[in-house]
Amino acid sequence: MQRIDSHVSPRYAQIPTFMRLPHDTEPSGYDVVVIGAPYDGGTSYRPGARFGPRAIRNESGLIHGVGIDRGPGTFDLIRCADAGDIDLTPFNMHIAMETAEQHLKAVLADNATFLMLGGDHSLTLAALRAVADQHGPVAVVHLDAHSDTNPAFYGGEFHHGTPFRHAIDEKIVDPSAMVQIGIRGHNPKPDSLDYARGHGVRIVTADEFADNPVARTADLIRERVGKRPVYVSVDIDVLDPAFAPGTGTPAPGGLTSREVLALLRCIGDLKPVGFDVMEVSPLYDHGGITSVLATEIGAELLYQYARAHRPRSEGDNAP
Ligand SMILES: [Mn+2]
Repeated sequence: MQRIDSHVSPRYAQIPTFMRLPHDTEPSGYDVVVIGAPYDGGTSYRPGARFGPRAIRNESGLIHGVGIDRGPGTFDLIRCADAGDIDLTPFNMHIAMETAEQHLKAVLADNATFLMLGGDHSLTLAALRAVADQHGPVAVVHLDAHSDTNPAFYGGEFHHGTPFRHAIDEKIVDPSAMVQIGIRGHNPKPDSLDYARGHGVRIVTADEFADNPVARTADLIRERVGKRPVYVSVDIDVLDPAFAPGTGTPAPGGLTSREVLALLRCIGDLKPVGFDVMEVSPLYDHGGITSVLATEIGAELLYQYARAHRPRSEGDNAP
């Protein structure tokens, strides 16, 4: 199966898959399987992330050819497919979590890794369980306005503000090799970051990031993660709402598009084993700018996976 050729079919034509990848509902032998997770049963404020995967796919037709600063074309280096969506119940977070975990484990049984398009952030726990089942406890690069290490709220065990707390408790991540970047805004309590910090997670707040160039934060990530298998989770609300208004819990004072895209270029120096881009809520978007950005982040992650798994060469663009 081939990508749709944009020289033959205009980018706004045909049924949209992510970046016009082939649609393969039984993927096998791919480097990265793109998979949608339309679900927002864990959201605490604005709903709508269940519509994220469709919106991202729709806008992703925009991207074609080769990134100007990326050197070779991603899909000349690695094999990718769009496997469609995980069918997740909107009615029960326990069932949804189990469904996502089993589905992602099945993907990893036959393919090297996945890029999950959310969906709310609760599902990152399912992804980490699946990845850790293959690799053991993983390092984590987590871009977000929120640490997502809160306890249960309103009796909901798997809401979107808690996946990394579960992951630390379940020992499926290595907190000493975990970096959270862009944390800011308002938290339920003054000690809301104590849980993460108390377990050795390195938190780079948005204020600290503003004082450090991208390159220094990239160095910090490389130092912390090293060559451990690493999961990369991007909550779109790491970006300032000026760049990404279409999300459930926006937080002013965030990173710019350029900063996030530039920072992600260090991922190719690591050993990435899984990716997600979460929390796009198209209902609150304007002109598709959040979905376009989510697409660009996804494209960058795919390219970085290709960089990580081929010999270094001229033209690599890590910060
Ligand atoms: Mn968040």
